[in-house]
Amino acid sequence: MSSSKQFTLFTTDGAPPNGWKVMIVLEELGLSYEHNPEYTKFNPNGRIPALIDHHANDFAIWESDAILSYLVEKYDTERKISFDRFEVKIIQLQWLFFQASGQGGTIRVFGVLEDVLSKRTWLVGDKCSVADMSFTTYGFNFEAEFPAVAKWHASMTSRESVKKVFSIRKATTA
Ligand SMILES: N[C@@H](CCC(=O)N[C@@H](CS)C(=O)NCC(=O)O)C(=O)O
Repeated sequence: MSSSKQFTLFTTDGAPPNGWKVMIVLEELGLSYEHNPEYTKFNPNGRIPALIDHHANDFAIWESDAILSYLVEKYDTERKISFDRFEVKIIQLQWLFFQASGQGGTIRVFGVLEDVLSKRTWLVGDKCSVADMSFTTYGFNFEAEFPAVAKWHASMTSRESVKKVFSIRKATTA
């Protein structure tokens, strides 16, 4: 497979959330990618997203939070949005699992996040990490019930990476 960009991100245009959060992390890390809509051949589960790394023998990875883990483990060498210490990495993974497994029960997830974020600014450590970013693409309109989540979500959606990807998402959501 040839491409001038390092990555091909297979994802769908429009509303579904899982591909966009991968694009946000690619933007955060300044990695080059092309976006190929609605192509599921690389995922035996027949879903998006899937990511191909052309600088690693076309390594193919699917499941959005596994993709996020791959990107930060391999390419976030400055630990801009991830962590070095083993135990902290596992806590980061804990939140990624929680995000992936909780998608069907948004109100319950918001309740857990509200409790945690009323006591701290970010889910892990003292910076916005990939664990926080995995939640960026949740639709959020429950400010009154979940004020700490609303503040946290707003501070993530004001990041340049998120603004850029959301504008692409909006343009492709007819
Ligand atoms: N747990 C998977 C979920 C993947 C998933 O459900 N993708 C949806 C879009 S967000 C999809 O491909 N839907 C089309 C289909 O099921 O055919 C992940 O996080 O990557």
